[in-house]
Amino acid sequence: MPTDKKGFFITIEGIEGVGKSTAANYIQSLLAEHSRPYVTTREPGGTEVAEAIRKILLVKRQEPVYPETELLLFFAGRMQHIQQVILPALAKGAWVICDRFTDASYAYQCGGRQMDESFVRSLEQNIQKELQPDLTLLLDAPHAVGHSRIEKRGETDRIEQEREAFFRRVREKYLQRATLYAHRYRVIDADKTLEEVQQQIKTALNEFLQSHDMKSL
Ligand code: T5A
Repeated sequence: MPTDKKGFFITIEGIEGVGKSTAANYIQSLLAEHSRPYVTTREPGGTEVAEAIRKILLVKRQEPVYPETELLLFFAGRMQHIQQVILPALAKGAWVICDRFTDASYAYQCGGRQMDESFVRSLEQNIQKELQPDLTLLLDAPHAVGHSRIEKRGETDRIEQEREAFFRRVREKYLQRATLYAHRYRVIDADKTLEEVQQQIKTALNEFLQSHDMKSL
């Protein structure tokens, strides 16, 4: 971890529509209730430049977008986001609640698009240096669950229009990473009522705080 880091870096991951933004709002309300300083943010996005890159990434186009182009754009936005938002907030002692981070690049670009992990790893090392999430909440549910929750919105973005097999590979990659990095991952069963999901999140956060000798939320 960077030496001037004082806050906690919490990331929320999972496939489309499993409830990541809803979870981020819930964590934000818990932190506010307990007067803990926090910043909520998201990827792709989080700064003016990174939000512009988000638009490039998610708009549907005629021209094919190569996996390498996609990956480089995610990391270009991530560089801006880390320098402009994440590191300054952590240095001030705030919690950073981030809706998706680099685990999404492994899950979508390596799992979904079947790219070689070494490409992602080299970008991760060069862009993030020693920055890693302290806690990653993986909201896990079958594709059909998230899909049914978001289909009411109507419009899909460039990545959401991928087929079910793509999201099956993304989910598998997330679950593999949850096993590989068990020290920072907590898997939340997202195929439950909102209240049950929130209870699991609260338990995971309190276990994390306990392991750091801090008061519960
Ligand atoms: N991507 C991203 C990459 O490929 N590589 C990368 O490195 C990164 C960072 C980003 C896209 O970019 C890709 C992944 C994505 O394809 P996005 O819009 O940020 O796109 O991500 P999405 O997953 O598409 O976000 P969504 O808003 O669609 O899904 P959420 O945030 O998981 O779901 P949320 O919270 O908005 O909830 C969806 C609906 O379900 C309800 C909510 O009220 C809402 O209506 N809901 C529940 N309903 C019943 N029971 C529950 N437990 C519920 N929880 C929420």
